[in-house]
Amino acid sequence: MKFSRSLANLAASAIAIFLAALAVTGCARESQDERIVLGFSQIGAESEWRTANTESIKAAAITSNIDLRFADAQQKQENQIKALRSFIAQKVDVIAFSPVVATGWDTVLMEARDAGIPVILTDRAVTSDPSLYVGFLGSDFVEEGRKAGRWVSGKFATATQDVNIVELQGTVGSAPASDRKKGFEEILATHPHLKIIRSQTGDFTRTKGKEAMEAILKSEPRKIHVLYAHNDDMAIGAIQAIEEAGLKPGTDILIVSIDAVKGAFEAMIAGKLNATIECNPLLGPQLMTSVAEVVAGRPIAKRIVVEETMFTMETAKQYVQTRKY
Ligand code: GYE
Repeated sequence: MKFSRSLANLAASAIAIFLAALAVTGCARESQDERIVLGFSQIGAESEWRTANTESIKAAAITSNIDLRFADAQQKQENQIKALRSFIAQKVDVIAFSPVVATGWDTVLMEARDAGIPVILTDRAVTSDPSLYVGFLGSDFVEEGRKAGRWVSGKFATATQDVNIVELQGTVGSAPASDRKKGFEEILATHPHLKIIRSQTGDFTRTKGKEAMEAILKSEPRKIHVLYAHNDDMAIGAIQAIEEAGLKPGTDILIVSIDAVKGAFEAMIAGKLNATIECNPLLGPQLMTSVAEVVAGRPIAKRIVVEETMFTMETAKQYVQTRKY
């Protein structure tokens, strides 16, 4: 009698602990065999980089047997917030997203926390308190900006006159736009003859990159020596604008951009783009590993930085065959 009562107590406390654990994790995973459900909010399809990133995430989810709920926000923060709220309502196991801009996430991240759903950031950072997400997997954009700056300073190391630089910035308020500007300017600060004479956003797209460059070429009386574009797509759009203005991209105006996507290799081989700094979009496998770790209750690194290099038109041919995006 005594024995069975204590057994019953034990069972009751086990159930209580289990329910408490459920409340904390917020998800009703019935068994370890059940597939993990991941809600992923993607920014959009603004660039070749983004397309490669989406493909990598979708493919890795299949390989890892993770049930991926994927939402495309068409470059709008409000759509991302809606998607995150819908993932919370669906009680997914983990939420991951690539935030279009850095600010304005606190409320929805707190909602995820209150629902007990862990959040992993991929690609871009936010300004929210780090306690509101479990980890951030992405590139070091400041370092990418520095690499572009070092390439320009190397090209004009012996210049005796001012070097006029046009900058095409990414999406206003996004982490890569502010960090790539910051890293580039950091290098320029030690080379006073390198000057940014115009800086405009092209929202990371070819169309807007072309439009911005057209407007600059029309209104800028000074000679432009260098174009620094925060991504390859804007550089490719700007190349068209430069050609339409009767100038030779890669020769009359030296061009450096960031991402190292296929289109950039083609432009380098054609002699129209001088260099591109690598930004690796193939985050899918690492993301799925992190998701599985988090669901298993194991901690993941708060910051996982992707390793990257750079490529120039001199070496483009040698690498183009091995590129995966
Ligand atoms: O460089 C750009 C894309 O956040 C790193 O977003 C990403 C950037 C990438 O649209 O092409």
